[in-house]
Amino acid sequence: MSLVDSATAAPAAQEATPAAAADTADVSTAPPAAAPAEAQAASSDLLVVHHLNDSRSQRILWLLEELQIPYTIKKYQRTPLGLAPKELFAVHPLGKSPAITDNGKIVAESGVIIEYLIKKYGKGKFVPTLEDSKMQDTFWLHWAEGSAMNWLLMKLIFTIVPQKAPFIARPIVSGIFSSVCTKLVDPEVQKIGNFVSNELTKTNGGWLAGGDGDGNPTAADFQMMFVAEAMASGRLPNVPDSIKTYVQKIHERTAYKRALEKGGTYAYGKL
Ligand SMILES: N[C@@H](CCC(=O)N[C@@H](CS)C(=O)NCC(=O)O)C(=O)O
Repeated sequence: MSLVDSATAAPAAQEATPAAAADTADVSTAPPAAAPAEAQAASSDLLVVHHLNDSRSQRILWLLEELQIPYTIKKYQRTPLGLAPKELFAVHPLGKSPAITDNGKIVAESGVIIEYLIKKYGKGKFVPTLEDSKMQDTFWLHWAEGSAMNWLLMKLIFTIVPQKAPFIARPIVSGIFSSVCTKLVDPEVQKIGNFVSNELTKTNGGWLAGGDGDGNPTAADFQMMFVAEAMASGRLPNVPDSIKTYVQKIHERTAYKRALEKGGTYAYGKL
């Protein structure tokens, strides 16, 4: 059975979708509170977010709540090692989250999903109005995953690996990792924080690409949400206040709160 079939006929579809065979996965239908009743009836089963707990796919839930379109969340739980369960590989060969299924079409990679959803369902909202701002919007969409996240992940790995090293080797491993981290990783992470902070001070209305014509966030913000949250999570030193204020601005949005309720445990956001 194709994914189109499986996405249109829950709950029977749960057996038909490869990913739905997951022991760990559960499905929760999440029509946004303010969506028109007829729209909910029309297609909430067609748009499915493959959501790994505590992950970047929280971005997509926030965007969908802002868009106020009907969708379904299919939940996957990380393995004890923190990896995606094998069922996510049945959705997409990379086995990563976020991924979405829209009317049978699989879309992977946060930035692509964000662009796709705004273009298809935004009705002109969440798009900057000025040409320069559109370039800015694209910049953040690429930079978040293409540059910033690499260094933040590197920092995470350099922090975790020494803690996991065998007891006897820990002092040596810690010494090496700490030295490389101090010389190479920390300055890059600091540069990222300073850059984002500096850009935030220049923005109009507090959104990274200046927001849309109605003062709403744009793709830049949906994408950068995770980067800013990771930075403001308290695990990094010297995070500029402007990044914390930016995260607070996002967390205050009703749509963000609804996304949090629907997504389940998320380390970077509390209800
Ligand atoms: N650049 C990708 C990254 C996707 C990614 O690495 N997602 C993580 C969750 S935050 C994941 O699926 N991790 C599980 C794994 O790698 O096994 C995107 O933004 O979509």
